[in-house]
Amino acid sequence: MFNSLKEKLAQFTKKIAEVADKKSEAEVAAVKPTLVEKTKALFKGEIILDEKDLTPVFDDLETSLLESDVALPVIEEIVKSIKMQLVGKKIKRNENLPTYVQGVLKNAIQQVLISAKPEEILNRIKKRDPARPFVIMFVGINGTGKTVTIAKFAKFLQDHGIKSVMAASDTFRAGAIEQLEKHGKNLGIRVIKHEPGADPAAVAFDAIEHAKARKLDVVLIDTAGRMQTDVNLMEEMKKIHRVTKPDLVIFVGDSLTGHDMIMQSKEFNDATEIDGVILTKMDSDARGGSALSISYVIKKPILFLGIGQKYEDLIAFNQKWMANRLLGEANVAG
Ligand SMILES: Nc1nc2c(ncn2[C@@H]2O[C@H](COP(=O)(O)OP(=O)(O)OP(=O)(O)O)[C@@H](O)[C@H]2O)c(=O)[nH]1
Ligand SMILES: [Mg+2]
Repeated sequence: MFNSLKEKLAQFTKKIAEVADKKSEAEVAAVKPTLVEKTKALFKGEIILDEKDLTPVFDDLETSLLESDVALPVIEEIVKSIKMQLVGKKIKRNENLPTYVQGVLKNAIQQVLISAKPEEILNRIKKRDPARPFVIMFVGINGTGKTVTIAKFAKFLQDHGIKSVMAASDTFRAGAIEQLEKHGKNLGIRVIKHEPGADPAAVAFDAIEHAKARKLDVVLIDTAGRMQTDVNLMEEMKKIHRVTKPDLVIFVGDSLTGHDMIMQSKEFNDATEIDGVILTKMDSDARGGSALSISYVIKKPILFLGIGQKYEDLIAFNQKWMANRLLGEANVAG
């Protein structure tokens, strides 16, 4: 996972260490032999890296992040944060510099990420008005993994003793209703459906009524994949939102799509405000940039990650996990 970005961050750490080494050698060489005290201080003391020393390394880092699909404002924020932690700071010469730089990078990465604990969602479901089910609407462009993610989410709720019903509100794509029904059957969860081509908002409305009648906790609304540029389908999505007044709108994004996904999430967020994000296909060779960028750009948390096609392949997201993935296993010593 994130191999190229991981490699680039490791390079950054290595380059900083090289700059520091060169600088301290140069400073030692510049000290006049008569100034014994000064030489001593330099050896046991600190090194200060200034902006001039680091500019080429930061330039390389910016290019690397851009190549890994990290969005520009996120790159700026990361670099700003690293500069604040590195430039002009006294670093002890006997300190392990790569470890120090790793820590700086870790902070910078964690700062641009927003997460929300699954327990927060479970608590909101438990504390809702009992007269109404908790309604969750899943949106996103075509093929990102919405339907499979809904099934995984239903399983996650089931594992926590929460009963749900699924609304087959993708009445647009051929085979979409059957696909959701298959998941429903596998999981023992009811799917509310109408005919293909029916009004998706009406399907979702019926699912809410069904949940009320059966005292089910949650309604999970599957919606058709749509490009953010498709005006009619975007209007249809807004209608589902108006009719169902969801407690949570989850944007399902394909982590392999990079910059495009960030742009799409912004457009979806403008159309029906997104409350959180699930990124799918993290088990494939995701470059990591979109995961690093999305929560900063739309100011909404990443809730879960899809890491495979099985129902249990849904894991909670948190900043530490991501930073460790990007840095923890990276070989920085070399
Ligand atoms: N490897 C992997 N595949 C995934 C993951 N999530 C979804 N998929 C696969 O992605 C493909 C599309 O998934 P769907 O759930 O049908 O996607 P969708 O967004 O509902 O698609 P539309 O309804 O056509 O817009 C399927 O083959 C899924 O099995 C994941 O986390 N990892
Ligand atoms: Mg689908």
